[in-house]
Amino acid sequence: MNNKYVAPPYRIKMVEPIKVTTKEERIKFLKDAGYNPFSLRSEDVYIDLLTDSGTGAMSHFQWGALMQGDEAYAGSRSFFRLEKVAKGITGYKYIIPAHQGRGAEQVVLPQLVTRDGMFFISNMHFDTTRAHVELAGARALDCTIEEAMDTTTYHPFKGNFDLPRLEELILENGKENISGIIMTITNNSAGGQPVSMENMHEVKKIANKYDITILIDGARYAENAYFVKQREPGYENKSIREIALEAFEMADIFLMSSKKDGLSNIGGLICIKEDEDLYNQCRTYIVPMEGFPTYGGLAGRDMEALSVGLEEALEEDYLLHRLDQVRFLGDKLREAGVPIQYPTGGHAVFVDCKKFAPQIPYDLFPAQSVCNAVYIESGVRPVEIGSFLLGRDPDTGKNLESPLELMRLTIPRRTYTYKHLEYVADAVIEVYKNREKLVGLEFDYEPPVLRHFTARLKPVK
Ligand code: PM9
Repeated sequence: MNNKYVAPPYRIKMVEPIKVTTKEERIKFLKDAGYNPFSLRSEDVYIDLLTDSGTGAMSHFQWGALMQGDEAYAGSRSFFRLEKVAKGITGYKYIIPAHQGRGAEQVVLPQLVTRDGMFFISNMHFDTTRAHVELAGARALDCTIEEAMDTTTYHPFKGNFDLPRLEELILENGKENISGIIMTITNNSAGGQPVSMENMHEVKKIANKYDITILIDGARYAENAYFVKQREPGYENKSIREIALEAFEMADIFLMSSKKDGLSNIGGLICIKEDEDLYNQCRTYIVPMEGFPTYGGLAGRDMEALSVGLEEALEEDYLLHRLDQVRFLGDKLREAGVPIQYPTGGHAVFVDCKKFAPQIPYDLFPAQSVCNAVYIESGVRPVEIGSFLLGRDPDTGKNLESPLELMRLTIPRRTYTYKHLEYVADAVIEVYKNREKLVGLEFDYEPPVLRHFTARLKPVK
């Protein structure tokens, strides 16, 4: 059969009812939430596209594994199972669990910031990564290729590093001041866009030239590997596992929010290739931060579910359907003329709100305004990835202007059907038809760190 979008490689065994609300109710819910969808109650949301992080459905193998959790404080059998799986996938020597991605970041990043005035350079730092870089006293520099900023034109690897810019940033700031180069795969904030293997090899050459540590922020490394297989010549006959392993060979450290391509509801990983001193530092530091190094903030049962999920996320039929769901929603929107980051990435459709609501300036958060309108229209909860999320310059306190103002429609794994996604598309298209009515938002309350999670806003009169 030659279907344009593949059918799911699973069937549904358990359902969770979701509530349909009225538009009048949603207007009130959003006002009570300070015009910030993060503050909505999830039961007031019909289709939740806030994040793909920990929100997917586990398989019956994972639910079965949960029952085998060894809850010992130290030396848990479940840890050794997880360690074996993670070593097998990465080829790295040292594995420490963390409660989630930012748990891994808070343990590892400060170890690499050895004095004042240091920098991390990334294709694009995710918000929590940026926050942990700054909390560790360093600064975060981004250098994604220019093509990513033009949402309309096709490029197979819009997540790539701008290699000349990377080298420039190293020279401008001094190689001795670079704490590390962070390869974010896929590149979440640029649209879940993949990074090519060729680009990673070039980054590795530059890092070697200047003797700089490479970290992979690989929350969605399996999705990245599938894009490499689909789009990069020479990789079509390699397995996802082989492609992932080649990527891991390039780095020294792998940090993972396992709530994404670990297919579990909670979990993170710190994987260190061979640096025993760094491993010992992290083992020591994790105890007060996350917990003893054989559980790192996770229950034994979580480590069991994660061990199974890490393997399932590498299955090709799963990945094909996963990326097809995203492509399906992207195609529906594009066909209706809604501007999106094209091609679609791995975990979400990103709507270009600079084009959607050009009447709203960056510091009145156009993408947040579109997210709110979509919620009111339909009960679908998207999330803003733009200037609201980016925050302020830590040195000057000025609002930073994001190169992209995006509304992310993030698709949880194995959770929604194509019909749900059709409903989402209809809602966004309806808001698009009335886009000239959208207005910006200003702060009622602005928290000092990661403001987008807990801020309160109000529409500009
Ligand atoms: N990403 C996301 O929705 C969850 C938090 S915001 C609702 O995209 C990368 C590339 C991520 C990421 C989280 C983290 C942090 C690190 N790197 O959320 O702490 O996309 O597990 O991971 C979210 P944790």
